[in-house]
Amino acid sequence: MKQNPFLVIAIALFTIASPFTDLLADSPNIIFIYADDIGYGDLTCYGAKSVSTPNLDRLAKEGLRHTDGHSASATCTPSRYALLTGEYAWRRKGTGVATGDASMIIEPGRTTLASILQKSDYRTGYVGKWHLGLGRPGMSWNGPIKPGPKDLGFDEHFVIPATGDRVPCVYIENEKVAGLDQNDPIKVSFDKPLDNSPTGKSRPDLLFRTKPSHGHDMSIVNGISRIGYMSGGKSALWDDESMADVITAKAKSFIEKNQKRQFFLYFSSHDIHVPRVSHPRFSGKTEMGPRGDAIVQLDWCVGQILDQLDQLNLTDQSMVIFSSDNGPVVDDGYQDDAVAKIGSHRPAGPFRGGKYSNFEGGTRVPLLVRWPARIKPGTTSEALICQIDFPATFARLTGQKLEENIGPDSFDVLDALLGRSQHGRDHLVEDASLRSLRVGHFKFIPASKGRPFNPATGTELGNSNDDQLYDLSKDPGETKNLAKFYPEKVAEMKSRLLGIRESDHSRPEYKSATQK
Ligand code: NG6
Ligand code: CA
Repeated sequence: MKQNPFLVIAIALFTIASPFTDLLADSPNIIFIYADDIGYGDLTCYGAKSVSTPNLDRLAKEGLRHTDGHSASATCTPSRYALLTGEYAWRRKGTGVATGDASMIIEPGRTTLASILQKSDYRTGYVGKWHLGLGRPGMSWNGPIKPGPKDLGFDEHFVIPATGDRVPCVYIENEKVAGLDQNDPIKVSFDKPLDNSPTGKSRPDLLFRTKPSHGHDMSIVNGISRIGYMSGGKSALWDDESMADVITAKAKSFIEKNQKRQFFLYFSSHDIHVPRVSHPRFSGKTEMGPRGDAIVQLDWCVGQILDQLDQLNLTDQSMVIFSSDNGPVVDDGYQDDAVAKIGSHRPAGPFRGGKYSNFEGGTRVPLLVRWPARIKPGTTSEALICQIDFPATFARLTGQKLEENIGPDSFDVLDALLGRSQHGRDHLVEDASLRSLRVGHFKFIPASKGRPFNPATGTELGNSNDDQLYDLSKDPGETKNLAKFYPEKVAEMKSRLLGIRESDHSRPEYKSATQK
């Protein structure tokens, strides 16, 4: 039988292109909701019983719940650095938890997740906690605040510069302090007091909202003492209780404005980071005190976004991703009853450790993905995925090839992210005080001299004088060290980890600029 050559070519082209075309036909809006310090076990859909998170549970019910999703680090700044650049933060100096007056830690103009999406004509917006530094050394907070998110691919921004517990306590909107009175200039210092104003240390009696348990005893803003000193800027100071409302309204207005075109919204909540001072309408919603209230507040914010997508008829064509920047911590420096009221709640779920820890609880976080047009509702996946994979993954989603000198540690895990494959990465360097290695369900933590436990935060840090090897498929809680029984496995993982650390990349196709 003679075949029609046009038909053969058409079928061949379709077959070659099909893994992309079905996605490319309608690249979705992308709404990434990034929680702060939320643990694997903090949501009802991941097993929490002492708090109810109906809106996050809705994401799980209508989408895919990942059980091996990771932040790139066990603290905020390095996780966020890696998520935007696709490079492990430990490869670069100056990527640890940033002070409130840090200069921007990513070089302006560098290709990021956001600039990749901009290239595909997405309108990109950043709302909420930034914590990657702003400006250059010596920058004044009273003039233009740049470089900043605009120089990293975000068309617009409204940000909390660092954290709620660090000064300056003001929002930055498109390179300016929002609501600043130029006659009351802002000064910020992380070395020494700027004047004789009372501090948390000198006048604890002035702390009417929450008191520190450790650290956090410098400038007092809104009855809360913080890390660092600031003066001036009275008209621009944020109000902690309405922070979630303010940033949620900004996120919604970004969606509303861009409803007729493709957009990427990076909505970075401050919940449930300290100080946990939620709006009073959430107080007492759980038995767990302010930490529980903050989880309920976070869930409310998520609900606001989901409702708006429904109202604007955007639900089907939007991908909503929810995750956290590191694992959970109970006492992170304020006396907010979190320890006393934790009860039977296990913030890290079945995992050991939490924020700051080398154990799994440091980086294993909730990862929910909903995209009704493409993802089967109510599904789960055990694929190993890290937020560092977002640049390569979203490049692929938008039909782009990640350039060879971009994203040295970013893997395309699109099929796993959407539940089309159960295979994500084959390995991951987990980053806390040490670098540990996951290969499949094995986890290797190298021997160290670090202390095993931090009594201030109550965190098991996962340090030991001995090498540690765990089989997470049988022992997710990392209780049985198998290192002695499998010396070859330990040697193999140690040498693989060393190889990744000594190289400047782990993505095989990557070539650094100098290699080209
Ligand atoms: C720590 C702070 C902690 C928190 C953390 C950063 C003290 C004693 N502890 O240094 O409260 O701010 O830094 O958290 O100051 S993160 O989620 O932004 O990484
Ligand atoms: Ca955090």
